[in-house]
Amino acid sequence: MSRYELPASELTPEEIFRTRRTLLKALGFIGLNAWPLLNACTNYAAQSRDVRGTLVNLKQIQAVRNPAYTLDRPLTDRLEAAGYTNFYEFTQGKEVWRSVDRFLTRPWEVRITGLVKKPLTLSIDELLKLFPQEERHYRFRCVETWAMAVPWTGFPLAALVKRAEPLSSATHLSLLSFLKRDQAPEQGRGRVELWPYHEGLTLPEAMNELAFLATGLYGRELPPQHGAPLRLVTPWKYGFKSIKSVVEIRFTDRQPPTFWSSLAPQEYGFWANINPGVPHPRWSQEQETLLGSGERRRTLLYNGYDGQVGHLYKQVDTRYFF
Ligand SMILES: Nc1nc2c(c(=O)[nH]1)N[C@H]1C(S)=C(S)[C@@H](COP(=O)(O)O)O[C@H]1N2
Ligand SMILES: [Mo]
Repeated sequence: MSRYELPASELTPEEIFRTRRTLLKALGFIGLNAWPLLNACTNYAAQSRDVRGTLVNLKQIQAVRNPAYTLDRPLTDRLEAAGYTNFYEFTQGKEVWRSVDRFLTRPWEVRITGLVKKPLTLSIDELLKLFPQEERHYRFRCVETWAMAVPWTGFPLAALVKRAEPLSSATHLSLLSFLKRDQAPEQGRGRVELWPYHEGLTLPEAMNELAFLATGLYGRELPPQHGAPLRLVTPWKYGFKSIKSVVEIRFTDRQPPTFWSSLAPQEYGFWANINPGVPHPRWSQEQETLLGSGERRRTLLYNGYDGQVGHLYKQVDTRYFF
């Protein structure tokens, strides 16, 4: 079993260790200067800070609500969503917001590379200017069975694909996240060769109306723990497909490797389509628990987006190609 599968409660709390060390330093056990004391103070501030602290100073994003996407459940409370996230670059626990203080998300550039007529490098501000921002209310379902419903702001991935003009040989997109070991502690530990986090889509999936590049949620730019400044959202697929903090979108002529299928191929595949009829090897996928309210719901095929994406998978037997 890989170390990524351990529940957060069984892990050594690295932060506690670090604080103790700086405290010892501050008390003069290890050398004598002003830095340790300063460190101890900032560590203390970081630990006693509330999740709300990560949501202040986020710029508003002007976006028109797209009424085509309506929900069958209430929106998740903003704080509940921000307080319970997956971002393995920073921690294997859910309180990612405690570990993102050093993560710099501006300036930020996104490269469009590979089999395209127009390779592009765009800053996040250029992306925001180039593509009209809209708001979409989407369901979201993690493979671990928690679920949420949030108002994303951003633009369709298809708009970016069209702008890049893929060559006729392009069949897939490979999406890459950042590599910053100094800012993301987990990138320096364990199977370091797997970083940066990477995901993939077929070209028809990327062109599907649902595939979305989010620059914000709840009307403001993304907080770091949700994948600032730009992340993918594919609401018919398990959450791990929705790669955060994207720096490169590469067009290729083959199915790209993905982070989780490289880490645990018997448990996670390329497709990652939400399907209550296909259990995870270690648990059922029939039900989900909504963040915040704790309400239990039956999980829907393709997370309820069968109408939009079902036609893509008529040829794929997802019992075997999960
Ligand atoms: N770069 C990166 N992207 C990532 C992850 C990650 O660890 N690193 N985790 C994924 C998983 S498992 C899920 S469920 C979603 C969670 O999105 P949220 O935390 O914004 O709700 O992000 C996905 N994108
Ligand atoms: Mo997930």
